[in-house]
Amino acid sequence: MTDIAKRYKHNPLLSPKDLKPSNKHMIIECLLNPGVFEFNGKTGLLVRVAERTVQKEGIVSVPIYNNLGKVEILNFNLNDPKLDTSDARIINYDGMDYLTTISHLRLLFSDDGITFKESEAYPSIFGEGEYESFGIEDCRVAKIEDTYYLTYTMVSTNGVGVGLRTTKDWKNFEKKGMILSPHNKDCAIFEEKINGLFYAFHRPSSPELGGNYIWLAESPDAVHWGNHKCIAKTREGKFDSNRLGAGAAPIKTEKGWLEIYHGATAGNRYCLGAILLDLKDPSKVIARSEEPIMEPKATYELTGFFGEVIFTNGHQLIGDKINMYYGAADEFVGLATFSIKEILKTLEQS
Ligand code: MAN
Repeated sequence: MTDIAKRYKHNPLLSPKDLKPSNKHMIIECLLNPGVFEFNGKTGLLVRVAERTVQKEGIVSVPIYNNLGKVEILNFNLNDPKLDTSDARIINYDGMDYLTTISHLRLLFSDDGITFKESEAYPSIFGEGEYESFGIEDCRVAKIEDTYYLTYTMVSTNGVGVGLRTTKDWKNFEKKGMILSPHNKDCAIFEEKINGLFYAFHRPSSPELGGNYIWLAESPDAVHWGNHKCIAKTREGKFDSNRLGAGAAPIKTEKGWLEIYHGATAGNRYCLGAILLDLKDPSKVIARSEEPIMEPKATYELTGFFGEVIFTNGHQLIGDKINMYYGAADEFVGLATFSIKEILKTLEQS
């Protein structure tokens, strides 16, 4: 048995029915991949809410944000031979891809890490402008000094890139624009500077030569990134054979920086693995999971909007315990706990 995650017995923690759609034209299809942070003594989740427009018979309609940040609806006839609806996440019409859902980020808070509630005082975060016209997704939150750094996926017809917004109070946000250009996602900033520099993982895609690998970069200000180094590649025959990407900010341990990442096969089965990096020079890899530390096995992980998916980009640390929040089957938010020591033990064995 390689799965060492302890799932919360009342999982899933959150389902689409638990929240209200952002407006009357939309229905919530999925809740997924939350960023996690602590604020005013509470646990905060920045949940990705994916909404679909209410569908009419014989027609597929998809939402996009126009330049004014308002939702527009595009309609396609289901019988049109130019339409491809084989992937639940994307439709293709005449060579152009459109997302079937559009995502925004919803703030939820909890006193116990289990019961999460929205508060009117903290409004949702929506995509804005031409680089976020298909929404914003999978936000990592890193707290450095008194500032929260939100790195998230910006989606539009221009491509998929990494956006940064910062906040101190979760009400006022500073938009720093696109910090890593397409195709790039899965960006997690370290919560501590090393030799005065910010560090971050990111995941550019280079399908013809190279692949979907985890990279590390440095920056003087968290906006301008350089000295990019590739630290983890896909491995044939393993759980991360087709694609991999970082989860949340890495955990500082005595043995090194511990990062929980997702790895997927060509069949789109998403598992979690761990990687250990040198404390002083995180471009040096000390160890990496041979087998996943968590794989889809509960019903809510195996079946949903997009089955066989476990994807994380947020956790809270309590001593040796990691409270990991994760997207299950791209539809639900689950909670699982890990022991840091236990993960490190599996890495020693590999
Ligand atoms: C991509 C991302 C995630 C999603 C997985 C699985 O890696 O867009 O948001 O959870 O695919 O579908």
